[in-house]
Amino acid sequence: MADAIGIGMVGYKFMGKAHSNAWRQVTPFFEPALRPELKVVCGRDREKVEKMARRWGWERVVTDWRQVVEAPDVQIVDICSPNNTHCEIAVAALEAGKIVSCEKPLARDTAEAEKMAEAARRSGKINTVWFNYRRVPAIAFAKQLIEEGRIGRVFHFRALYLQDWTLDASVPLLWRMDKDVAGSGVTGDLLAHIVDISNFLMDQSITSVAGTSRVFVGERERPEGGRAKVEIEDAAVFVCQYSGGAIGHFEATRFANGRKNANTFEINGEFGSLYFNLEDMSRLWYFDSLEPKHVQGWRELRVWEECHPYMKHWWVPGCAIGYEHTFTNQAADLLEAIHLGKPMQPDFDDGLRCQRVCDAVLEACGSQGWVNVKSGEGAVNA
Ligand code: SOE
Repeated sequence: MADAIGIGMVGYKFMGKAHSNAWRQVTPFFEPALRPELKVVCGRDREKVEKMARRWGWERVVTDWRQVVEAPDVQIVDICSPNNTHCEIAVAALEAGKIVSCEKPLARDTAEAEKMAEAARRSGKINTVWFNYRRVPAIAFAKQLIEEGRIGRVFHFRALYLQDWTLDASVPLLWRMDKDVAGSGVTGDLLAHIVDISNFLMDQSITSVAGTSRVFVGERERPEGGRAKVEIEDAAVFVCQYSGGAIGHFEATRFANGRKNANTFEINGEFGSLYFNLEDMSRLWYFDSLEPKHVQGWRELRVWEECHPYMKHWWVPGCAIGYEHTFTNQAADLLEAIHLGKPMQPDFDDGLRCQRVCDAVLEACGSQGWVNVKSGEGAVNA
């Protein structure tokens, strides 16, 4: 029988659901050496958290996150509350000797991310950021193909993250649009994901950026009533230079009418290219220019065989997996890292590295010029 490990979760809405599901599914599907127990969930509205706890099987409910951090039966503090809470909770949890898993983006800005990464290094505790798309089997498989040298030297990384849910001006100013709470708009929410994918796949770092952003709806209703100015960006695009000579371009928007969660990238290298779209996540497109010319073409790889990353834990080929499985895959990797005492990626240093790019993008969008990405401790500038 696997040893138990207690989970305490702060936050209980969209991401709370995604994480709860992962903690519940990971044991039957992965049979990890450590068995997560859903000890305590925290939220400010007791009635709502109690309802959530009953639904997802949490043992008890608290309304102050400090009770999670201090709980003796909690070994992993899992943060899925809004961005403005990440820094304080994560630092306190690390100081209390807990393992910390934090939703993305790691923080609202680089200053907070630096504090968190430093606290993580000081604590020596395993820590991770839920950049869950690294655990999409097709994306993990893309990394494998790149590491096998199949596309060779990379010239271009091109990524889009397109949604359309704020296009309607009557959508209220929810926390993801509130600068004080979120820190930024699509930059922290969506660009952060594709920047992290670049950090994961590319053996080169983003060193400088230039970009532009827009607010398309300047004022919205606050959920609690009253109109407020929108201070975050609805859309942002940037171009960048990489440490190894590649160039990239990135776009994120919540105004791409018809696009719901179109998180795509294309990488072009000297021997071939790769293309991926999250809305069709079992497929990875591969162009191999080393094949004889007369049979060259974009090949559609169905990433659902046992030999593909994570897939031996799920269904037989053809029974595809979805969004929620990426969280379960990450939970499995985290439990394995804890069991083996090995570092887990992405960790807070990876979160910081991503945050530095995001902050450079925001600065570049404001200045209309090129901005260098800050380097420093935690930065991996290949
Ligand atoms: C935004 O709409 C959002 O919910 C992000 O916050 C998540 O990180 C992303 O995975 C799905 O879209």
